[in-house]
Amino acid sequence: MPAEAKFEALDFERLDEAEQIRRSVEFTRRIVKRRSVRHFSRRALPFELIANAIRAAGSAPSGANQQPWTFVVVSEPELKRRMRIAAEAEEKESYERRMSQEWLDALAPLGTDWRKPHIEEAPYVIVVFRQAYGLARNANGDEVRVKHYYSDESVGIAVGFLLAALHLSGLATLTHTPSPMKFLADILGRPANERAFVLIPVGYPADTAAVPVITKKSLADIMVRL
Ligand code: IYR
Repeated sequence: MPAEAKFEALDFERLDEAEQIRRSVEFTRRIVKRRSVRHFSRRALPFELIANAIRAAGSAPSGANQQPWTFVVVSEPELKRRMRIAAEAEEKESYERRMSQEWLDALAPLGTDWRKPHIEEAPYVIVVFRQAYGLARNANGDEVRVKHYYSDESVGIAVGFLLAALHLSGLATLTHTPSPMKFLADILGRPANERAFVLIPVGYPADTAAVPVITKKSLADIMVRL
């Protein structure tokens, strides 16, 4: 028998318009400064910053509120070393053989290559896993699969929350998607229902960190008002 929906009063902070605009401007001013960083300092940071950002990510909306995500936080040097070696092996193959010229041309302005030192240098690497399906026990105690809805969209939204939270906490991040990513589940010992979604080195930028000169589309280019 399906569970009944239960409701409670919405906890919603009503703001006056001036305050809304102040917060809107302030958030936008800060978030547009986020950049993908590829050169990290090894300087330590409080784990609490990571935990709080994952709390924020875990509050994201998800299909049927199934919260189909697992955030694996890796600081152990040997695990980071193994992830770097495996990522670089895949990426070398990709850059030298698998990626099309069109793809390589599209990436050229970012100056990326197969080398991924940031996986070892950043003090924390968060590997986000998408749960393709859930695992539960039925009445007989057997393990059964629970269908997950919109897990890609859900995890994408949660990662957006995570990146915003880390940035607003004064940390640098990179969204790295070595391809294929199956080695991450193997190295990190994840269950069969979890698929690596993105690998996020987190830390302070190296003193010498530089970022490619890029532009973002203007509001007029991305917004259609009808
Ligand atoms: N996964 C590779 C290639 C790469 C692909 C895209 I699309 C990017 O925006 C950046 C990199 C890498 O991480 O180098």
